[in-house]
Amino acid sequence: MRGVIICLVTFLGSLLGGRAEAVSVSVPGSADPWLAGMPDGSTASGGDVAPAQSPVEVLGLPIVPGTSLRFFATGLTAHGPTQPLAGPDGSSGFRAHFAGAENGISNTISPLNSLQGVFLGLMQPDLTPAPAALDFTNTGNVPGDVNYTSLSPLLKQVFFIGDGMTNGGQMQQVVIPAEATRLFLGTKDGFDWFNNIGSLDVEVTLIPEPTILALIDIKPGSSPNPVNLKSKGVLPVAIFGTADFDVTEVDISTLLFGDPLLIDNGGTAVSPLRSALEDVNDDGFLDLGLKFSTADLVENGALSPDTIEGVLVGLLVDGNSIEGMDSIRIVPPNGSNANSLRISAVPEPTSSALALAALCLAISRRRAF
Ligand SMILES: [Ca+2]
Ligand SMILES: [Ca+2]
Ligand SMILES: [Ca+2]
Repeated sequence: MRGVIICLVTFLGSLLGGRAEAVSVSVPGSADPWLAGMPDGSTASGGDVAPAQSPVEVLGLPIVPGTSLRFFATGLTAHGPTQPLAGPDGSSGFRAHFAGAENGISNTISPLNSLQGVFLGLMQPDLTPAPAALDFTNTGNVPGDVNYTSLSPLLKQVFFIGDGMTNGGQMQQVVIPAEATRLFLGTKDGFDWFNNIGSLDVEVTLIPEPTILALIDIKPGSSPNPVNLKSKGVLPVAIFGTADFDVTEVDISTLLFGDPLLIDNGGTAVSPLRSALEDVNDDGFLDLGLKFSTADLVENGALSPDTIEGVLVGLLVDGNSIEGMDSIRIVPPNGSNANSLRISAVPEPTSSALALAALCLAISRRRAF
């Protein structure tokens, strides 16, 4: 069972990995967060002027409030031409912005030279008051300080990013605040970014929406889902609609089915031959009935005599991913007689499969962060 869990996680990871959106941004040491969103000629932090010392806007990634980003930064900067270079986590000294809040953008206390971010909405930031400062010292107001696992900064509130990982190597995540439409990246200094040197390379990745668990039933109406690999026919699989899940939102062209263990070891998941909207289980909610070619599944290595479970994955038309699992019993059994098969315990198809899938998701999410 352990092997199945691990492989399913990898399988899901590869499916979701194809959807992960990421962009790379180069951030010069001279990028001053307190010029974010300010028009050319604006000033900040002593001698800094837009656009020469403006921070870098992250373009090409949807900035959607409530979704999360993670960062991976490398490179070296220094807060003056003769100062020692430091990586994206900065040097040991913490520093405030000497001018405090400026241009409607909050102060912050964070390591000198470290990578910083600030979210803005559509409006120029100096038209509304600045929010409170985040203090990333270990006696400050950020749980976990520079080693936070998840941070929810406010609009116009400058926040520490660093290299994007905790000191223990865990990926950190930042939740995009309400009303945010833009993200700017800069470095940390007290004043005068104009004489800073070096640059940071930053990869910004959108964390995919969690997968929606779908209730599926392999061979609806029969349990525990016997499958004869020599069958020349079809394997029916139903996705059940519920009050919370409308099967008409499934993008049928993205659906793939197979044994997660085999798929992870070189097998190829298979698309359905055909589909039909029907109420398979007579509960009043429309279901999606799918038919897979058993021969296709065997030829593609998506089912084998050792298969005990099948997973169905795919996307909704809105881009969210769905996943459902159910048990499979291969008949005739592989190397055992019919009698021993009849008395062997077979897991409850739906509840145990869902529990397993939930566990897999928990693991994959932890890995993703
Ligand atoms: Ca770090
Ligand atoms: Ca400087
Ligand atoms: Ca139904």
